[in-house]
Amino acid sequence: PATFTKTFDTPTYKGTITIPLGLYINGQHVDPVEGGSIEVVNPSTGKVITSIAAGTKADIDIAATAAEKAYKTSWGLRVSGTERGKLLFKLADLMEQRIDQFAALDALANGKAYKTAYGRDNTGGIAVLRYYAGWADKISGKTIETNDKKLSYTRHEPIGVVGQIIPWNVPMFSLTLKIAPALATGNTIVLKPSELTPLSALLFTTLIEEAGFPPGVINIVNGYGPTAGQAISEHPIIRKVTFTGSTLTGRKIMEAAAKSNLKPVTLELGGKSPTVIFDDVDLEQAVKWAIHGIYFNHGQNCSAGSRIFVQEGIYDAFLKQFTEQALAIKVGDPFQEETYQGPQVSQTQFDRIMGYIEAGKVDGAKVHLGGNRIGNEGYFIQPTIFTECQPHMKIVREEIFGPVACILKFKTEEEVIEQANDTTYGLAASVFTKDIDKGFRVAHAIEAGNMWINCSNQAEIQMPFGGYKQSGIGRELGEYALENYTHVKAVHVNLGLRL
Ligand code: TXE
Repeated sequence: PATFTKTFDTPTYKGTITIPLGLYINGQHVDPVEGGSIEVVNPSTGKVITSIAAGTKADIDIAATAAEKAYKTSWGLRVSGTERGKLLFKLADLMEQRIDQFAALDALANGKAYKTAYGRDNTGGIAVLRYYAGWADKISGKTIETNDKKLSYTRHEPIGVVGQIIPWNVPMFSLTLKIAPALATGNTIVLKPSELTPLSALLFTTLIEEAGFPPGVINIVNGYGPTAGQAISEHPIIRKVTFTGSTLTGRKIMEAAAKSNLKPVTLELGGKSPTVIFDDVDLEQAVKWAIHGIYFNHGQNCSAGSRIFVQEGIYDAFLKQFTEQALAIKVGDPFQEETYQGPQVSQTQFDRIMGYIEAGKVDGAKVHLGGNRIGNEGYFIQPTIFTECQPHMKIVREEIFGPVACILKFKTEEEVIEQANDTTYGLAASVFTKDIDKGFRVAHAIEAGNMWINCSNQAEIQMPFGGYKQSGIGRELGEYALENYTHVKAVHVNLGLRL
């Protein structure tokens, strides 16, 4: 299969990167059976960067079969936890040696600032590999006392072949947080990156063999969702599927899983997270965190604090400072030193966000700041603030996944808890107050899987991450993620019971 080479000469990254374009199956780069391809577009310009191979059901079949063979012959519990950990540590070292290349490819195809791709996504991804490398030799069950004539214990065994489908908003962080716990616990993998941001995953495929993973343990198959993604969800050999993406697609994956072999699913889906600002806050800090909460990663963040509830006493002062800071956000070329916000990832996402901005206006909310496209090339959108928002409005109810903040005024704690919970989602929430009792009270009352007191958008690799309600099923990261990839076997040993 072909390769692609690109030379960068930018203020933040200079260098030449070569990546393979084929599918990575059974330790080799191969052409897809049906010969399909995907054009990868640079969201800063709207122009095609390159075409990569697109797999379909036929390729997922080959990959799943290779993964099953690897599971039975060269991975699983055949390989000690110590050895599995060693390979993961090696993979992390190799990724670290090329972190600038990973960051450059993510900045190119996703449009995020190079510095964010480097300092957060990829630095975080390497840390995730090491975190689970450390777990690999610490996976164990329990001995459970039952009676004197029995030895009863549990084993945490790998599931087998697992399917993983990831999105485009944090490409390498998503990839590593999916593969690391699965490998640490002894599973083999068929992973599909997003068709929008496949380049860094292709670079990653060049490290797998060098790290020492046997062929077939990690298969990375690019392709579109309804073809390759669907094939993963319904594949009979694949015994588990984990997915991060939209709630709509999550539903389809769960349905396909149920209709095929009833494989268990872990889903990390959308959100409409509330940020609650009480009168008694440190205003300067609350504004900064609220800005970070919604505008980080151009609002393309499942846990974005997109509904900002501000108590009436501080509302005007908050809005003034929030507006000043939103105005000061540097939007531009991802490879410039100062850039905080690049383009949205695709034409589709751009159109969707602009559609929401129009819907907000039609519903009677007020565009307090922004609301327009920037320039006439690429998918850049002004940091936008809506005021005079009402709970029933589309922009308040649905995930926009762009740089659009909805600000709502509230009077009492009871009222804001009710409004914060008035959503089908439940991924994350922030509360800002100096009153410690109130902080904990509100944090415990809000129905969300992640709760931040006096901060926002925090994900620590040691802490579980996941949603309530329609934001998902299961938890990723931390020790909790190991449960996604292990079966519990209860073993009863007779030490003298006689029939
Ligand atoms: O997501 P999709 P899209 C939300 C966000 C965004 C919206 C749409 O609101 O505006 O989703 O984004 C694969 N079977 N999030 O369309 O479709 C697809 O190829 C199996 C939240 O990009 O969910 C890609 O690899 N797989 C979010 C992945 O699913 C399928 C991150 C995500 O794409 C499939 C991204 C199918 N039928 C978007 N259809 C988060 N939780 O962080 C698509 N895919």
